[in-house]
Amino acid sequence: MLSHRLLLTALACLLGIVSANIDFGARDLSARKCIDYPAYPDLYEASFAEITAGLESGLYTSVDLVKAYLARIDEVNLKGPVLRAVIETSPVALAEAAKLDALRKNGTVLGPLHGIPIIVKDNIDTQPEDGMNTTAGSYALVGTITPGDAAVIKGLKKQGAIILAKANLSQWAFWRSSTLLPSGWTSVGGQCTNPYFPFGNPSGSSGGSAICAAIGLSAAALGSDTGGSVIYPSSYQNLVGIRPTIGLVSRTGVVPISEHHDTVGPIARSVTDAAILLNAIAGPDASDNYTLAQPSPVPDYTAGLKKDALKGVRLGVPRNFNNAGWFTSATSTNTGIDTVFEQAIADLEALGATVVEANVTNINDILNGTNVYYIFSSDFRKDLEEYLATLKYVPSGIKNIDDLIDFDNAHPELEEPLTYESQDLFYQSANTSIDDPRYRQTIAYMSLVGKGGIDAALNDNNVTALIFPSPQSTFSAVAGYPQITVPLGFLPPYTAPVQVQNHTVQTYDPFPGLPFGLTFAGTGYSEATLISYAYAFEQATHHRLEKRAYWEAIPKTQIPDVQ
Ligand SMILES: *[C@@H]1O[C@H](CO)[C@@H](O)[C@H](O)[C@H]1NC(C)=O
Ligand SMILES: *[C@@H]1O[C@H](CO)[C@@H](O)[C@H](O)[C@H]1NC(C)=O
Ligand SMILES: *[C@@H]1O[C@H](CO)[C@@H](O)[C@H](O)[C@H]1NC(C)=O
Ligand SMILES: *[C@@H]1O[C@H](CO)[C@@H](O)[C@H](O)[C@H]1NC(C)=O
Ligand SMILES: *[C@@H]1O[C@H](CO)[C@@H](O)[C@H](O)[C@H]1NC(C)=O
Ligand SMILES: *[C@@H]1O[C@H](CO)[C@@H](O)[C@H](O)[C@H]1NC(C)=O
Ligand SMILES: *[C@@H]1O[C@H](CO)[C@@H](O)[C@H](O)[C@H]1NC(C)=O
Ligand SMILES: *[C@@H]1O[C@H](CO)[C@@H](O)[C@H](O)[C@H]1NC(C)=O
Ligand SMILES: CC(=O)N[C@H]1CO[C@H](CO)[C@@H](O)[C@@H]1O
Repeated sequence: MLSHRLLLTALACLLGIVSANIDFGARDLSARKCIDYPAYPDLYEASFAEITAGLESGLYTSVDLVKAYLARIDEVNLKGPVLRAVIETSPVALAEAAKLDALRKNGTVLGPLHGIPIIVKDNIDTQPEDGMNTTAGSYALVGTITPGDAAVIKGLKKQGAIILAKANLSQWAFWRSSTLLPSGWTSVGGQCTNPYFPFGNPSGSSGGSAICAAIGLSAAALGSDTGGSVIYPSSYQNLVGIRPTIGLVSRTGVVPISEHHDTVGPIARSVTDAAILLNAIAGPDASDNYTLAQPSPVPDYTAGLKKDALKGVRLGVPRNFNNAGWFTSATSTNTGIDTVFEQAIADLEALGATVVEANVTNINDILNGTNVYYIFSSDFRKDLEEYLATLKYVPSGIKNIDDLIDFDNAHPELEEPLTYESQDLFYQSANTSIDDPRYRQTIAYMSLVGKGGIDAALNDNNVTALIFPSPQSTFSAVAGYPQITVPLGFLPPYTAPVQVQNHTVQTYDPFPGLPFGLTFAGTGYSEATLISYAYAFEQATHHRLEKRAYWEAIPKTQIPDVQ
């Protein structure tokens, strides 16, 4: 049994309260240290600003930071709780950190991300010089040579960020089988799991990125979102996530599903950090012509970070979403989400907002899976082929969806292990053609239904954003419209863990203490507004700080341990 004192220390660590000079006694708890390092940020929670303060004062360097984060990854990725959040770490991150340290010493600071380690989803291209694969979690892409950094990576590096690692995900961003394969599983990285419950579903598809941000394996992360892949894992991991408007962020160099719906978004512990990341990745890119139609100039997404941003604002609650199952995975349990959400409404009102009902009356048409999946299927066939053609070398030799299906079937030991055989969505994609008149018709219809439905709910009720418990992201994704989710609450401890499907590695969803968020959804290019609302709510409530990951999933290494 742990001594009283150790128990107190453990509790203090869990709560993020650090206490001095702990004697761990004879027990071997070297891997469980939690020592007071005054002035050093706790990497579990540290913000960009806190990390930067220590870099500026010379308390530590970016090299120290990279060493500390790598040690934290090592503690939990394949050891301890085996979270499998990271597929590959960067062999050049330390050298990059040293370069950025030298620049800082010389008085050059590239931007607010200078010398800060960020982890990105493994479907985002990194240049060959960085020595990492871009696999989307599939052996069909292991060893490919990309043409260079994805546009979003260039954006991060321009601000001085260090790309620390590539994060695990749901394979092919959950476009292989979303009903028969579990979220967070890839053949290359295995099953990643939620740090809030052993073998909890991380949700996806950007699950690895969210795990990394949730427990401080990096300062923050990037995910990609087609039908909810940033909002879901951000919500499930007690984080802030932004799904930007289609056309705001370039998809150049991102393994695609659908050009009509794919986007890349920030996953961070605070609204401020998410806004800083969005600043780094937003903007036009000639190689992705969807981004050429965006309003100019690109806003500074940190400009509206004001605690009184909700004063005089009208917000709408689409109550009829209850019929569409706004928290589908937990509907069978007595979740208490409704009560927490009603409290959030009261909090928003106390901050000066007026909250009214604003039903999205055609929600069932928006969420009609037949149409959405048809667009995803058709686009995937075309967009995958175009992506593969950009690569300088593909060892598997795949050129299109048919080759990919054949590769998987020819390598069942790699791609189709027991209980992970399905590739039904690939087969669905293989049967589509963008020359089918139904393709253009469905895109036009869904754009009208999606944008029209959300804009009507906003305009008819004179509200600037819709609010509801996260995750319920698909309806915004269908419209190509933005969402931001911010931590709100946790399922009660008595929630019964429910097994997800039947797989070799079992995951659970829901589970006790599963985090959930509050979403703000708006019209196209309303990110700056949504971010300001989320900030005001976050600053008034700080729900993220109410609960930490389970003990084993909290990495113990801090910066002084590597200095
Ligand atoms: C530092 O700045 C000086 C003067 O601008 C330059 O000559 C030198 O190469 C710089 N050193 C590094 C490491 O960037
Ligand atoms: C890519 O993955 C393979 C297999 O895991 C590994 O051998 C290789 O070092 C990785 N990196 C690169 C740049 O190919
Ligand atoms: C982008 O370019 C393609 C090919 O030139 C064209 O078909 C498409 O309409 C353009 N899309 C936008 C949004 O400009
Ligand atoms: C909105 O939806 C809720 C829940 O379905 C329903 O009770 C309410 O009457 C609807 N409001 C309007 C104006 O239709
Ligand atoms: C979904 O859309 C398809 C194709 O437009 C249509 O045939 C089907 O009836 C719709 N389903 C529902 C439940 O509305
Ligand atoms: C088309 O779909 C059918 C039924 O799912 C499947 O048997 C067939 O293999 C698919 N075609 C291709 C080219 O994959
Ligand atoms: C809409 O709401 C704003 C306050 O956010 C108010 O000033 C304005 O008068 C309202 N417009 C209508 C048409 O009700
Ligand atoms: C789970 O899958 C395994 C392997 O396919 C199978 O042997 C077992 O019967 C399944 N169990 C349930 C409860 O479906
Ligand atoms: C960085 C890291 O730990 N990567 C691991 C991810 O998971 C695969 C599969 O277990 C390992 O082979 C990698 O080493």
